[in-house]
Amino acid sequence: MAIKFYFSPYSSAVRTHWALEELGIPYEGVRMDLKAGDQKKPEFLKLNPNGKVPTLVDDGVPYFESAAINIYLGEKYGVEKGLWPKPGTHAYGRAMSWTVWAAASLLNAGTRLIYNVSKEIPDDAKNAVQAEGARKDFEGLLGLLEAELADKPFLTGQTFTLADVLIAADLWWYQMAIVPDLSPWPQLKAWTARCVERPAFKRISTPG
Ligand SMILES: N[C@@H](CCC(=O)N[C@@H](CS)C(=O)NCC(=O)O)C(=O)O
Repeated sequence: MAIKFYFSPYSSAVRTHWALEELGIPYEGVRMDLKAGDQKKPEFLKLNPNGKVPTLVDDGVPYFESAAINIYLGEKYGVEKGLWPKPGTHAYGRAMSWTVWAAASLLNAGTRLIYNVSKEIPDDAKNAVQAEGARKDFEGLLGLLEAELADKPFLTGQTFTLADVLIAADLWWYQMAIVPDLSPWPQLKAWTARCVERPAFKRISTPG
């Protein structure tokens, strides 16, 4: 098998797991026990020195960072299937913009918000002012997505691509963690529902 995929459910690996299922390419999944520290074992650190999932090995070459892995997979396996725009086109540039935006901007605000409001974080480690600022930033970014989706069903146009995967995977998780109600962003709410209804996502998001 050419592709080996190291993952853990309900983690950043969902982004890549979903992409692999959409692409319909064969891969061997290796479920990691993060609590047991599988990701810090020396043999795994040789594949991903960050000691994190997702990690993907294609033809013996290891890759890390979910956005980079998804772009790589999209370019290599997704163009002919209509799941990633052809490199060099404007659609490709737009898909890249949203993919990098998800990894850099949305994730930054979302992470700051989680660390300041999550029940998993001890109260004395949280800061109300930081939480307020992070929520303002995060909701502002959701507003950008809302505007982008006003005139089209998917981020890069009329068809679903891996650009939708990266952000919808995060929105699915954020809904469980910090924004249970997406009603203030009706386009975004409808788009998230459209994306997570896809059979590929259902296959990987069902607990087990
Ligand atoms: N920016 C990275 C984030 C990867 C990441 O933080 N993975 C977490 C799970 S959500 C992990 O493996 N944590 C284990 C650890 O840090 O020990 C990506 O998008 O791939």
